[in-house]
Amino acid sequence: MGDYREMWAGLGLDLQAHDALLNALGKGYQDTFLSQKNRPQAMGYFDFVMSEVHGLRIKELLDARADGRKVIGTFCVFVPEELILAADGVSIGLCAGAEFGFGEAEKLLPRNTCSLIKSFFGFKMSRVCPFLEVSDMVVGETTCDGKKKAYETFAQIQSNLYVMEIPQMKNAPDRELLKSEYLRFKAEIEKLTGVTVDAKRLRKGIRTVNEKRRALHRLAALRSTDPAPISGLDALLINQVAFYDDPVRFTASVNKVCDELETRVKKGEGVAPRGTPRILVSGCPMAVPNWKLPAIIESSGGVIVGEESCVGERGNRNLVDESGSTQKALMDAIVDRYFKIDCAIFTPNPDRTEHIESMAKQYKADGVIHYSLQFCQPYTMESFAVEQKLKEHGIPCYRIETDYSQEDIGQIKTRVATFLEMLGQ
Ligand code: BJ8
Repeated sequence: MGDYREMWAGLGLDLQAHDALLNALGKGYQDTFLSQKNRPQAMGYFDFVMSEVHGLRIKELLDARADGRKVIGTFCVFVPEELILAADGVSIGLCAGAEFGFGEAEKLLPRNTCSLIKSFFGFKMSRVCPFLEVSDMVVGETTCDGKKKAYETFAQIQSNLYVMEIPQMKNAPDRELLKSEYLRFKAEIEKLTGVTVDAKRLRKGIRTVNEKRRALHRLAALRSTDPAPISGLDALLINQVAFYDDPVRFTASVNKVCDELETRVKKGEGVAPRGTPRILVSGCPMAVPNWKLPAIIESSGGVIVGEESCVGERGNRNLVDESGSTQKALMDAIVDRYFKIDCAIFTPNPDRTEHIESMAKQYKADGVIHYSLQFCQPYTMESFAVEQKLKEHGIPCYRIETDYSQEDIGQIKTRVATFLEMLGQ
């Protein structure tokens, strides 16, 4: 990585704390990813992106700003990237996956808050997140109670925070609410960027994001073969990078990985021998560098074949219909696509349990590991319904609740090993 200290200082980062974060991130990446065997060569691009995630990518964002574009940071897959691109903005994911600055975060948040929320507070308060500092607008949303209330406090330390309301049910008035919120967001983005989002711009934004999702669908489909042609860790990494990278460049890079995987599939090659227990991971999103559970599963003799997660198939499934000829029709198509997201904040939420069951079958999973973050009410509560549904279909399910700390690694390893052993019998 080049020397970006001046750039980071200019963004107001605490250079010492930031060095500590990057060192930990670099070591974690080395141990988790670079130690894997038989990785697709095209993963080299993603290794490069990760090595430059706080360097070159931030420079690109600053250059985009210098060219008059606006950077919009988001915390949830309900924020439509299509609208941001249509207004010539750049969309960046802000969720953080490291236990960093939790002591600071707990000055403003109750201790029993999920790690995902504590992490973005910790990053902000420790001044280690260049993405937050480079954002012209940060979008929060009323999803779970934790996030919803945390944003009230976050607004005091992040002055450009905008909060989008998200419905909690799936009835006709809820769709209307989502539509009105997307229209309000569009108006806000237009004001920020000075760009009017017409049908032509909207269609272009939709096509770009659809292409990105098509590439991710292609990757997902390749993982249904046995032996699995790519590790779950590498597939997760690709899904994580989807939130940071330029979408067109990202799409081309995912397709390159897929080309290589297709050759592997034709030759019957994989990252683990046939008969390796195939696991579907379902639950809370895993943001960079939250690789704890997948690393444990794959170093314990399992292979992950799918992620039912917002950093995975829940976040990228379904395309937006591109055929509408008016701005209104295209906006409706966006609403239709996003309204199908089956986040656990919805009640009732039968779509999610059905989707998990169908994913388990599609990817030929031997079992499902349901992952919830400690203190996450929506996913922890719903894990019981998931387990019940899978039981009805004879699919083994194991529930794991954890946080971002490393202290329970030994305990989780033992539990995962027991589950994998049971699947192998
Ligand atoms: S659409 S999953 S990205 S809200 S882990 S903060 S739910 S207490 S992240 Fe999410 Fe949007 Fe839903 Fe997806 Fe709350 Fe749970 Fe914490 Fe969570």
